[in-house]
Amino acid sequence: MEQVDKICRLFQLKGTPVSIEAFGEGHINDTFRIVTDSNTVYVLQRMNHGVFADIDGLMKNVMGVTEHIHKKVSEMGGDPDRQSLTIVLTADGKPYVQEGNNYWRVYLYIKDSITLQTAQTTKEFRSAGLAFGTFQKLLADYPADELTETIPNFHNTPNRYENFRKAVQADTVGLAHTAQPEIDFVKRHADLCHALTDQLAEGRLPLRVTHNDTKINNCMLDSKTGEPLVVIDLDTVMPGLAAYDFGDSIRFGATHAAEDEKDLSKVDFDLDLYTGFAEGFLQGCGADLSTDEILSLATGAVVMTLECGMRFLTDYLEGSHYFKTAYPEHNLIRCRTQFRLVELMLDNMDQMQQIVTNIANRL
Ligand code: GN1
Ligand code: MG
Repeated sequence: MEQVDKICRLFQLKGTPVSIEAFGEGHINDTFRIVTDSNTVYVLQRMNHGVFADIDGLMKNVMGVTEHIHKKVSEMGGDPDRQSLTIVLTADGKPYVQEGNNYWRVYLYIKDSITLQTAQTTKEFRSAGLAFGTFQKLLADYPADELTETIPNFHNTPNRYENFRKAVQADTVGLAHTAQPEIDFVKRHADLCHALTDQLAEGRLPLRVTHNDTKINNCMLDSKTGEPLVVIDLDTVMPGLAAYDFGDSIRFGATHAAEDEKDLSKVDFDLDLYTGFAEGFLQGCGADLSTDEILSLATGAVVMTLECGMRFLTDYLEGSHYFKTAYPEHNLIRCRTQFRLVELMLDNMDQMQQIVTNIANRL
């Protein structure tokens, strides 16, 4: 924490830090909550330079997107201090600092806000849907060609499959024999990896500016009303498909099980939660989506879930160098929950399609 305290002093904080705590549940960056003696609360993050090669490009994206949202919220008569992020600059006016191989940034913590690790109620998940749908709508006119691709091929699922195949073949840490059923599962579902990218290549689905990491814990809600405030974790904002954002939220949130639940009998897929999220998301951006895009959303859920499971499995086979893990089989456990969800989603695909179609027809 001493190092963190030293880093804090490089930013234009109001007051001197009196409390520094590890914060949040992200798998990539390290996050701290800082309170100063002027009772101002900040969020300090160490960005993972192993994952994000171009930190400068990344921070340009974050600044650009944040400014755009701030402006739009003001124009719409909203409260930009609570509905957009505020980046705190360094003493010399920069959006981040580099200390050795570590890169740090600071945000103002939004007062009276919460993030959820799971949605307990349909209402909560509807709020998350509205937050992510609105995010997409607010960025509909953002100049996509100004965005740096912070992680190339991020949701290129066929490319993720190739990486998985190579990891199985190389078996560098000798763990492939411990994951044979999971490896077989991915191979059986290889065709599914193309479901979105083929439609993109055929020009049936348009690229938009998307968030690409829409876990429910990446949106802040008002702690009193539960209403959506702002979407956070903007590191992967890049051109993408509406189905990526819809799909990744459903993957993480339309179940009562944690992403790393060990007891697969507890992994459910809840169509009420799914419906709630879809209502919120489409209320936010549905009017802008084409019929093909509406139809791609349910597909997005299953493809994003398969992709994420495949990424956990690949990381496990490569010695767990990418995602933070708490124990050696953590990524294997995570991939199992994802694959169980894929099965449940495939069983419910017709209903999932019908639900989004019905909601879209009512818009
Ligand atoms: C990572 O950083 P976090 O925890 O919000 C990952 C996502 C995965 C997610 C799985 C940059 O997100 O792509 O879906 O873990 N982010 C990156 O929980 O790889
Ligand atoms: Mg993230």
